[in-house]
Amino acid sequence: MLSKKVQDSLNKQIEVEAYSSQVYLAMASWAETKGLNGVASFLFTHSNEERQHMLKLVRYVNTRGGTSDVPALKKPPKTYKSVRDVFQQILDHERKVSQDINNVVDLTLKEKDYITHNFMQWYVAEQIEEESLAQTMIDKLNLISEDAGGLYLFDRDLEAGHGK
Ligand code: OFO
Repeated sequence: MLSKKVQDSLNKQIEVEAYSSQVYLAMASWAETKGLNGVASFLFTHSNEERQHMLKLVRYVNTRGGTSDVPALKKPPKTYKSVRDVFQQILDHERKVSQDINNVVDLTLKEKDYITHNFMQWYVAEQIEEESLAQTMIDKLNLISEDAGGLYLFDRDLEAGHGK
């Protein structure tokens, strides 16, 4: 059985993951309208992954005798300055999400809820991957700088699935 505090913090995390899915979706849609099909497809896939992160939490809360809260969806930004701007915003966003997850983990220890603590380890590991992936993309984009040919190849690589 979840304590009220743990349930509330998991419900807050459900909202965070739902918003992440929206953010990636908005970015994917922007990229698609710019002809960046590789970037778009990478981001559409990631948006689906974030939805899975949210669902996993919804199911967990319900399974543990709690009641999950399906949140209203906040509107994400619609336009971005560049592909580099997109990935910088992703990195900033994921760093913030990592902090949110740390807060949930911290609370599970305070509440001596070791089952939820164990469940949350999957999210901890996922955040390491997500931050590092965003950083790798930024590193590649820094190498390319303003080079249009480089951006074309970056996009094509993502389309071929080499970005992961
Ligand atoms: Fe759910 O990992 Fe990103 O936000």
